[in-house]
Amino acid sequence: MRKCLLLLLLVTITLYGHTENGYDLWLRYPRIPAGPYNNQVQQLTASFYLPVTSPTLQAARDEVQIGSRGLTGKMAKPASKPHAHVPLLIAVYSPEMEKLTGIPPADTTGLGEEGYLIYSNSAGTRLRITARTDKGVLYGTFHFLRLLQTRQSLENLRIHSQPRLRLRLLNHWDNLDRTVERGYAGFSIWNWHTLPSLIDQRYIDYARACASVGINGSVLTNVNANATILTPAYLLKVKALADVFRPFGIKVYLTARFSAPIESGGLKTADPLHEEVRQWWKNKAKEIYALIPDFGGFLVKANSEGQPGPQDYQRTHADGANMLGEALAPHGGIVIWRAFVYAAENPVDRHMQAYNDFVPLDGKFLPNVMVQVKNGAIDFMPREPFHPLFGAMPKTPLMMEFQLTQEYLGQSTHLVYLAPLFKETLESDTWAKGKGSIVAKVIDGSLHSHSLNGMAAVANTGNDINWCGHPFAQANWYALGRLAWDHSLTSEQIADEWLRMTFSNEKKFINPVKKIMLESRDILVDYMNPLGLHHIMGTGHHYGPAPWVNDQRRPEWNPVYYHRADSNGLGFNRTATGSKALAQYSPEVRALWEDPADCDEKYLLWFHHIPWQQQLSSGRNLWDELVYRYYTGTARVKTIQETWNTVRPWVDRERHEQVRQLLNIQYEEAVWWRNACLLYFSGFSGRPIPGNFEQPDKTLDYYKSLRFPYAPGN
Ligand code: GCW
Repeated sequence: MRKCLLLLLLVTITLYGHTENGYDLWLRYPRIPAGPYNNQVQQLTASFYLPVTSPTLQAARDEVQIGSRGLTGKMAKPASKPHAHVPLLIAVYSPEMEKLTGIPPADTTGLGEEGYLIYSNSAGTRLRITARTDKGVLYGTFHFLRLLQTRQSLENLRIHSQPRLRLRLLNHWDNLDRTVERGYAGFSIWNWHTLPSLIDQRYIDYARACASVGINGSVLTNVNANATILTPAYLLKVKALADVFRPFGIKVYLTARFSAPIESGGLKTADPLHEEVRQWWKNKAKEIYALIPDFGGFLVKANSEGQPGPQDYQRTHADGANMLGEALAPHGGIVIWRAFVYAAENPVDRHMQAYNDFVPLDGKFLPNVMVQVKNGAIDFMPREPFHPLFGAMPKTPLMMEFQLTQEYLGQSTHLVYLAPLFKETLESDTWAKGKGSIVAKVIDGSLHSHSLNGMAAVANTGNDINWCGHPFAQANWYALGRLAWDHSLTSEQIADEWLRMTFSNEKKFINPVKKIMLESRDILVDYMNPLGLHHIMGTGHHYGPAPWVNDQRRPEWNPVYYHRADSNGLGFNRTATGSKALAQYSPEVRALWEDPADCDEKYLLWFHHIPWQQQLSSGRNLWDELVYRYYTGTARVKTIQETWNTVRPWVDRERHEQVRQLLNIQYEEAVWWRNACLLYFSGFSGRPIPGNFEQPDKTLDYYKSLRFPYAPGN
């Protein structure tokens, strides 16, 4: 019986190829087919010298062994002594090493704490990885393994790489009960209950994956914070994770609930100017650093969506942030204070509230405080213009906040590659210091000379076997790390690398699938939020379309607040005749978007209320263009499905099938978005969906009646 099963398994594997479940992410290290490249890699990894003097170097050595075993079938053998003929040498740079191994004089200046050099001889038979620090060596090792996995030439290499951003973080919105706010890939990967005694292999693999793309910090807990994480028992659990992550160059950070001194400290107030409160935080910081000497710091959401904060005591965000900054400073920690604030009592356009609150505070934050700004002013929409705070707070280091978990982009059932979205923001010109003052330069500190700088993204990981739910959602985690390391990489380069490592090096696979990835975000925008529409999704869970919702307690929780459809037209007038939000941008930016006649159409309804009959650049009027976009977006999902079917020969059965089924869901949901939105807006435009388009088979009432009481992540 056993034998039969084994045989069946073997047959299945031979018939369908190696079965995969996605757990290995882009660190699969599949066998390089026999041939010259395989021979070269075998020779290069036959023996390697990597002196292990720290857990970080141990991690590098382990990875070389895991990688070589997978790629060549033979595990690289560590050499006991360094010598000039060792094919692969991986070590922190030292003059002695240079002498012993014949490393040509290397310029390690400018490499900083995390950079590395990779170089090889012209035959590619000797390769050296060196850095100023152990961390640099580890990053270099991952880069080397990436070269092998993506089949790059190993000859005559001269790679000099160092991160453009200092802090490259994931923000986990993970709760202590293991639910994940806006998580669509299962429960939290942190099992708080069994920590600190049980170290799940997942923690280690998470750290490997992060380090392989240069992510160097992990905020473990939800910004809607729970003060329990700061209690002694939980800090021991945090310490256990910090110990796992440290060798991989990853620091842990926690979210600090502003009212923790009351909730967990028994104080009567959390007023940041109250001496007892300040002391409480200082003691807490001391307690944390005694356990975790390299603790990164606190991420704080305050006075936003019901979270406590300094304004509860008539203090400013700066008062609150500086109190924490003062507590962390003696230990080298930092405060990341979020700018995502808006208040129900405030009738001002939500788009403007963060700017109004924060710009007056520029220059008032302590040097170890950063302000973390979402890419756009509303909330991780499928497409948003860049946040007006970028460029507007020259004296404050601003950290980027992107979102990997696709809260508003199909959650984990839609294939959407986010690098183009990230790049669109990063390359937007703020004009803060004239032309070329792009957002990337604001956040890398080069525009306003800040040495504290960084990029964070809300993580999309969970305990699903493949980590992210959708196999292609892994690409977004990957892209975030790569862009935080080097924001000048193109979306295409990143997709190419990721596809090669995650699926296959076969051109017939890569080219069409890369195309899908690169187009996917625009396609989603068309079937969900074309022409600058935004925030018209289902209330609460944010799943599916619900532009009709108008009964929420807070005005800006209602989709009708954002689209403003009426019999005259559609869109939110944010110009001088409307909410005036445009005035928060530099005059040059304003000029780009102010006039509806030449405003970039991707932001048209974001900034303007446009009459239904107005003619757009296509020659179609607004209503017809809207119809056209919704239908085209949906039709293009069909094209993605067709392409995916053609690449079946190059993908393992398991993941091919999973993506195929997910694409079916994506198509159905695109149709749902299209039909629901067009039927609803048609009630305002007074025009039907033209007869040449396939007509919705359900009524608007049907779409309105749908309920999703258990939609995930809510
Ligand atoms: O996007 C919204 C989400 C909230 C989230 C909030 C934030 C963590 O719907 O779930 O809360 O943004 O970023 O603080």
